[in-house]
Amino acid sequence: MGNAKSRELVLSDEQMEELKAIGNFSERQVYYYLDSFYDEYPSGALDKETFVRENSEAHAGTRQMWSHIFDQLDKNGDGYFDFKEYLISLAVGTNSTNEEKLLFAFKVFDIGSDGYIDYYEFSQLYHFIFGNHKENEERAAKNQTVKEDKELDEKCRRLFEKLDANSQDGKLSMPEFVHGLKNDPVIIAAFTIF
Ligand SMILES: [Ca+2]
Ligand SMILES: [Ca+2]
Repeated sequence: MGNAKSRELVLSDEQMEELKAIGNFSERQVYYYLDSFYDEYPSGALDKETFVRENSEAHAGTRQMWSHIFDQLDKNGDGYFDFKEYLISLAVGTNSTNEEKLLFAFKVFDIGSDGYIDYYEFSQLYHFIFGNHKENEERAAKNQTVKEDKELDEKCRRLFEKLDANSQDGKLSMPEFVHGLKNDPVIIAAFTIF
């Protein structure tokens, strides 16, 4: 039945085998993801500037954070997020254990790449997951105080202190982060998007 678009997106056997192997995907899954990727990015790739701009406008988190997330997704470092890299990110999201998801999240949010997540970085992560950005924007537009933020900051601070309880050095090592969060269903679910 294929229309012009799906004919363009036929893969060679070799390409298909390579893509399937990324995450134990079936051929059907690869084509399904291929279609949805090209629906969203008809040029076949997303450039860094667009990714950073769109995400920092639509979600919480600074441009620096989104730039860092992009660098984690752009495995070959060419400045574009392409279909193969998209499949890799899906494989992390769908086929990996909670520990693997958290390891990925740790790398993403270790914005300074020093092997630790400090409070500033953790706070970006926490607000990224739990912040109600839309509601806050609406409240700000009506000049209402953003009461949620204080509660969120408080919860964020408490969780950070709990995770850092053993060393109390004000930063989270990879084991502190992974072991402390691996049974937290909300945080795990949040990283299924990557
Ligand atoms: Ca790339
Ligand atoms: Ca620590």
